[in-house]
Amino acid sequence: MSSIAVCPGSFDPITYGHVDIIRRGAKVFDKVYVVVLNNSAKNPLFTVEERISLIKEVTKDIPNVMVDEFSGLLVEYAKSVKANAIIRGLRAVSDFEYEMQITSMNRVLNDDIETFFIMTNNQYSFLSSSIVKEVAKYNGNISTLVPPIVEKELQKKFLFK
Ligand code: COD
Repeated sequence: MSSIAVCPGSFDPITYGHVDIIRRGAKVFDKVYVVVLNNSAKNPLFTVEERISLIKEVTKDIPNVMVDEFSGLLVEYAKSVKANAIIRGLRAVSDFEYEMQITSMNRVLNDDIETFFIMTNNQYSFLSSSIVKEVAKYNGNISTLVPPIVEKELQKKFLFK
C-alpha cells in the first residue's frame, strides 16, 4: 500500500518555509498532494489559480508532488485522493495551539486520517505569507524568503499597479 499525504494551506503566496515542508514531506511519503484550500473567510492577494501556478512552478522538480485545489472540508479532500495523512509545518511554539485545534477537529471528522508535523528549517521559523506580503508591499528585500518567481509576482501586485 502506498503512503499518500495531503499538505494543505492557503499558500498566499508560497514561501521558502512552505517549500521546505513540502520537500521534507515528499521524502517520507510516496505521494504528496499540495492542496490550496479555497477558504472564503480569508481575503487572499493571489487568486487560487495564481497560487496553484506558483506552487507548480516551484515544486516542478519534485516528481511525487501533485498540486490541487479544494473548497470544503480538508478530510473530504483527503478521502477523495485516498490520503491517510495530513502534513502540517511547525515554526514555533506559537503555532502549537492553532495546529492542535485543527488536528483535533479533523480527528473528530475522520479518525482514520493522521496528522504529521514537520519542523521547519530554523532559518524559516519566523516566515509566513503575511510577513512576506507586508515586506513586499513596502518594497523590502524578500529574495531570501520566497522563490524568484514568487518575488516577481509580488512585485507585480504591489509595485506596478
Ligand atoms: N515554516 C514551516 N511551515 C510553514 C511556514 C514556515 N515558515 N509557513 C507556513 N507553514 C506551514 C503552516 O504551518 C501550515 O502547516 C502550512 O505551511 C500552510 O500554511 P498556510 O498559512 O498557507 O495555511 P493555513 O494554515 O492558513 O491553512 C489552513 C487550512 C486551509 C489548511 C485550514 O483552514 C483548513 O483545513 N481549511 C479547510 C476547512 C476544514 O477542513 N476545516 C476543518 C478543520 S479546522
